[in-house]
Amino acid sequence: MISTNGHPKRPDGGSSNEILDVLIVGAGFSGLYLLHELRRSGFSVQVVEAGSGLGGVWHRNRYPGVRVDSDYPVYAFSAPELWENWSWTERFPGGKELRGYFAHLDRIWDLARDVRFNTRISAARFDNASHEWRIGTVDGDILRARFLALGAGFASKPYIPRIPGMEDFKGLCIHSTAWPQGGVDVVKDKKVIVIGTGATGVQIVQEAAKVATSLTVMQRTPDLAIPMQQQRYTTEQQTRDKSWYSEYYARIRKNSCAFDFDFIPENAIDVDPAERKKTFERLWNAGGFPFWIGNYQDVLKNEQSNRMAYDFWRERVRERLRKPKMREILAPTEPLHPFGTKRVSLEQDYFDVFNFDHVDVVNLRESPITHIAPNGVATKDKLYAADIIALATGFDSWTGGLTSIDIRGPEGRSIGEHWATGVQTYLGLTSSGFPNMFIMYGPQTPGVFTNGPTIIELQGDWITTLLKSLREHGHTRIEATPQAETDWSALIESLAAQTLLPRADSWYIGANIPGKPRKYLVYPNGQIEYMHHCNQALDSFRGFRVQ
Ligand code: NA7
Repeated sequence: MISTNGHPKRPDGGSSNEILDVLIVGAGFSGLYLLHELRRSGFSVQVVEAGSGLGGVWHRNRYPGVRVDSDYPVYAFSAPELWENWSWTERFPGGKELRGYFAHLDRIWDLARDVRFNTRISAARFDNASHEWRIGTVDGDILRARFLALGAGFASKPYIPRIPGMEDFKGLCIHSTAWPQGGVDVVKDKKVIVIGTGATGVQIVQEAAKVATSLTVMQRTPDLAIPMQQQRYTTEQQTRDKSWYSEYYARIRKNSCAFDFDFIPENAIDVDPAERKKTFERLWNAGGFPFWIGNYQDVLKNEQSNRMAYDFWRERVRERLRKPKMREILAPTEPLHPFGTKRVSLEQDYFDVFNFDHVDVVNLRESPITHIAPNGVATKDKLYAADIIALATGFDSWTGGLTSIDIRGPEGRSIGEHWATGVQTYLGLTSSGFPNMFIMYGPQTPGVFTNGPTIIELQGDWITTLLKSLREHGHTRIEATPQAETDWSALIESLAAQTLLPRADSWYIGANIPGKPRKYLVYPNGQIEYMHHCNQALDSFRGFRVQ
């Protein structure tokens, strides 16, 4: 049970005995969209946010180079009142500009008045008699709500590997999410080591290389990063472009990844080599994700086609690397995993910085880290000196953020126990044994293969429609059936098995966290098919038990 130190205290904006219709955890894109939609539909809602501002990961992440890998204007909500008076300065906006966007959202939608900041939820328990959630904060407050919506994001629990000697390091050893004030100046004129080469590592490396005395990149797996093709934009240009925004936002909802491109409905293996090369060139030069999720439809399914994309990638990257040693480490002859089966990052000059004399890369597969010494990182072969160690080592994706809250259903079983052998959800939005609870942008959805704000709008609309329907029918309790949940997992497993996706040790499969059950965590067939399943479930509450 949630421990209480007295009567429920008054949450900001509510009375002590108030039972909210919905309590939302997290003030990122998911939580804020749902707040806005539910309020418009007459529900009483409050958001609880552990941080001090709006934006979720965009509020938290302050590391140098932090930037979104989705381009303007796709990475934004589609409501005209939001885009009419907003302009971006870059095709792929940086963290500061994204924080500005959240301040804009707040100005237009008046969100912060219903957000309780600096409040971390520690526990939640569903009461079967009253059909309500009792939600405890770390400060000992108890909040009450009929429905609980978890918008904690997939990257809310940092993964910090246990490396012997870490506590003895005399300099600064920080995870990317805990970057101190000062941004890139923190690494200026310093000896820097970056551990990890995912999207975050790539972004830190690009910036640190320009100001650090030395930079050593410790790579376990090469990032098959593709060009961002960043551009600056003017307000005038965007003002002109706004004539097509409405149509644009409607159109992206018709594409499987909710971007303004889709997979090419042809197989790479079937087309003439010259034509294939031309297509690869075109996608490469366009920049952004098209070379990954707008490529030939068989690239993520057929080994030979995938290898063609990899070989193209490898040659283009090697052209930029002057040192042969770097070529084989960063763009190996043989891929370690099929192209695109791990998150593909976008880079601006990531590969070029390895031509600087003060930038080095260590292949951890050949020379693993043994320990952290007071003055640097030791591998099997050498001690690398450092003033700063940046851990770009990722997250216990999805489940970490959720299981760190002690969420318990009516039988007292926790979500961590329910998922002990692997995530189980129905539609990625609900979980059997946890009535009146929704997960946004969660596991077993196409979330991370799609444009975030769009899938968040679709899920937020779905939850709102479902809650309105329950209200109309006089129902106070809804819960996914165990069978619906089992079927959903089986469907994802079978769809993923038709692709190359499970072949990489990625966070898509939980492989980045020691001991985490391996289970493919992304619905792989895109948002159109996914939303079709969700909308079918709205019909007569298919897959749910309602009371
Ligand atoms: P990622 O994509 O999980 O990348 C983490 C990186 O850290 C990756 O290169 C890992 O290597 C590496 N790693 C993890 N543990 C270790 C240890 N113990 N030793 C050495 N290297 C390690 O996290 P990001 O923060 O970059 O990106 C997360 C998402 O946030 C991103 O995809 C965007 O959607 C936003 P590995 O590949 O596992 O061999």
